[in-house]
Amino acid sequence: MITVLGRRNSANVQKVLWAIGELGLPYVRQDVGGSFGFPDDYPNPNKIVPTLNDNDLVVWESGACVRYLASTYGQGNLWPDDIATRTTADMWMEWHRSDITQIFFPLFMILVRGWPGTPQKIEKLTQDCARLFQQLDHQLENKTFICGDQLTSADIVNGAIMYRYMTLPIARPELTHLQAWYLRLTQRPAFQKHVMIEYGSNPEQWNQHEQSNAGIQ
Ligand SMILES: N[C@@H](CCC(=O)N[C@@H](CS)C(=O)NCC(=O)O)C(=O)O
Repeated sequence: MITVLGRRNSANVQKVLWAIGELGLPYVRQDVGGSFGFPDDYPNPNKIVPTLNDNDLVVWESGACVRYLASTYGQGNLWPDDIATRTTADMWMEWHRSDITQIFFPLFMILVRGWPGTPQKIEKLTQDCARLFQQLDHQLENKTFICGDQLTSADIVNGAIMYRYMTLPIARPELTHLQAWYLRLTQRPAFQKHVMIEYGSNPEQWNQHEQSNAGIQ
């Protein structure tokens, strides 16, 4: 049985849950992190979420968890058989971690979680996000998903932050292909269940939503 340790309102936990949902795997989720704290025997030395346990194999780092799930349970599905497609997916997973996360995470933390940030800083991060998402928009031209016709792990990690990007009160450029892709993701039941989760607009609302999601699988 797969156990996911992590609060439901963490975007990194959402990547793992969404992958599990797409693969139709049974799982149990436990509330860990944020206002729930960490148990003494938490098996991730970084004391962050998510952590996955599959029959005593412990995996942490959301990208590694998604790769593990896709390669173990999603051969020919989230984990494409074709090496070129799989490598393209991997490339966009790395891009997510090294480029977009570095910009989007602080923007979200300032706008919703109460991190300090000036209007100039918000403007700069918003513009940097727009510039990076233009790259993804270009990749999505004439494609249903990031690597083509098939939903892959690249869609999972990048798509998991799209609900937030698309609903934050910020200026977004007209990104036709990205918007069409996002709309397609919003039609998927596993995306609706695990990613489209309200987050509020300030730390108090954030905490309320965190608690109201307690115990939900
Ligand atoms: N690189 C890590 C980042 C994980 C991370 O930053 N997790 C955040 C939540 S999204 C966290 O654990 N924050 C502390 C907490 O929830 O107590 C990953 O991708 O798994």
